[in-house]
Amino acid sequence: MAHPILLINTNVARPPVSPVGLEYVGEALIEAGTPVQVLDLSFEADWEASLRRKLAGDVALAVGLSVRNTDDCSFVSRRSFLPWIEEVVTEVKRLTGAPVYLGGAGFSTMPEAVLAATQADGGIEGDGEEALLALAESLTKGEEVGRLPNVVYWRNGDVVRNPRVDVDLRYLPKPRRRLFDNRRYEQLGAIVGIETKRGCSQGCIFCADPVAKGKRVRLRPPSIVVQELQDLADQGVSWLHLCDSEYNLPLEHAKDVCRAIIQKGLGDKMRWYCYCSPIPFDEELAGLMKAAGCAGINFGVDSLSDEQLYRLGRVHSSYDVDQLVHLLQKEGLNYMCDLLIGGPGETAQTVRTTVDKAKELDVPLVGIAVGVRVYPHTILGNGVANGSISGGLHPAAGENLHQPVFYLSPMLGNGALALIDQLVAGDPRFLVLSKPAERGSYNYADDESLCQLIEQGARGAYWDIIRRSHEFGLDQS
Ligand code: B12
Repeated sequence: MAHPILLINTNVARPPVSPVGLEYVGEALIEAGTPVQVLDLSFEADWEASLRRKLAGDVALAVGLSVRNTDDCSFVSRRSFLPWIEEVVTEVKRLTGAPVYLGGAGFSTMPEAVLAATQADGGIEGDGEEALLALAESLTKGEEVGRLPNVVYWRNGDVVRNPRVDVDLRYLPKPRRRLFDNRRYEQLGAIVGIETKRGCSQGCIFCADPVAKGKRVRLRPPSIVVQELQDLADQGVSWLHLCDSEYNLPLEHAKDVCRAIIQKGLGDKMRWYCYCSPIPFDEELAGLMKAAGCAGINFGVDSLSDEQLYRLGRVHSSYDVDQLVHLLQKEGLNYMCDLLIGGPGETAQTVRTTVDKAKELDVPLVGIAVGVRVYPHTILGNGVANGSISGGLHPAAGENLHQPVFYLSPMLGNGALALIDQLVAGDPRFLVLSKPAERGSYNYADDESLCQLIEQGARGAYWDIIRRSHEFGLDQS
């Protein structure tokens, strides 16, 4: 019998997030006849013992580890997950001679840095379904990996990236969603993930999604999406989160997916959340989303100062957000808006304009991230790499591989967080991406108070649970 690929979910943060990426990859391998074993560290009390059990006999062809998050992306807590991944890589290597490959959204944002920090043998950048299959076939035949698409590996002490191919989602095998225990995830408060598309063609200067997922938007046929939703519903899953960078881009596809959900009769069986761009968004989409079971939308608004929006590479204006908010209020859709404070050119005045405007519009919940995470190969990251952006980096670039790097406009001086505090002035509609479980924070990575709310029966997107706890106190029943 052929040697299996062992796939390990390393994302153990609580509340949990189901490993949809690893599941898609694993199911593609199985569909092609490659044996797969899985280990979900999220459910293992003793991760080292579970690794020993799984790797006993040392038969794996390769071990694949998911790196969903390199860090929590919070300027305040700056928690890196790479020391943890490094620990798992080291232990796996101690137990087996099989090569260790990494993959996942976090890995794909900065493969070189992650490989250097963890000392894994290699990884898959971007889409994993076809690339890991090709890798498995090469390893079985004992061939070199030097020509395989999306593979990242070490050569003479340097990390080399092979050319990348983004898959056509129309031709991928239909995932059955049976490889990981999605129902158990939901029981622990997770909102199970599903994609309706992949990639983002927007030009936001800071965003890693076009880097990790590709700039070309690739659509999944709505009929396939609803089959997958039906499969999940059959397993007893009823709370979901779409994994698209922006669900409403393109608009017509978002409408078609809603129509397919409604037609399948799933609109009142499931509750789902998603990310959306402020434009395009119209009455028809609002109506369709409601009928299709959408329970809440997180809009990436970033700023309500037009000059700042322009500098961030956004294509919407504060007027567009104004129009959007009125539409959402009229349609009675549940939503929140995310802001990104501290990008290039940000001043105390542009921050004030943004916070004041959010209050004036009466946005029900606003999440504020202060400090912009700098990713290689974004416009911001390229500016740092070529020296056109030098000030404002925290810590100064290149200090420590494990440490996430943030940009904070030098024009805000040292008082950006204090300025936000002062402008928000205790208004409970505002959350800050600070340390998990800090009052008024919406950092979900190991947030104890959020876990408590879930234990008491709260369900839904984590921002929505936090919102309800502010409105109604701890009792959400
Ligand atoms: C949806 C989402 C959420 C939802 C999750 C809901 C859910 N049920 O899925 C919520 C809101 C809960 C959330 C929370 C957080 N998120 Co989030 N999230 C996303 C988003 C939009 C989609 C992730 C996803 O599942 N994609 C779909 C799957 C299919 O893609 P994938 O995992 O990348 O898998 C593919 C490949 O990567 C590869 N692959 C995956 N695993 C493996 C493993 C191996 C071995 C191989 C070979 C290949 C491989 O193959 C897969 C198929 O092609 C991404 C941004 C994005 N567009 O990707 C951010 C993103 C992953 N999140 C991010 C962050 C920071 C967080 C938080 C830490 C924020 C916080 N502080 O609270 C938390 C972490 C929570 C946790 N426990 O993990 C960052 C991570 C950045 C980084 N530096 O690592 C991202 C990239 C957003 C960003 N640009 O900043 N998130």
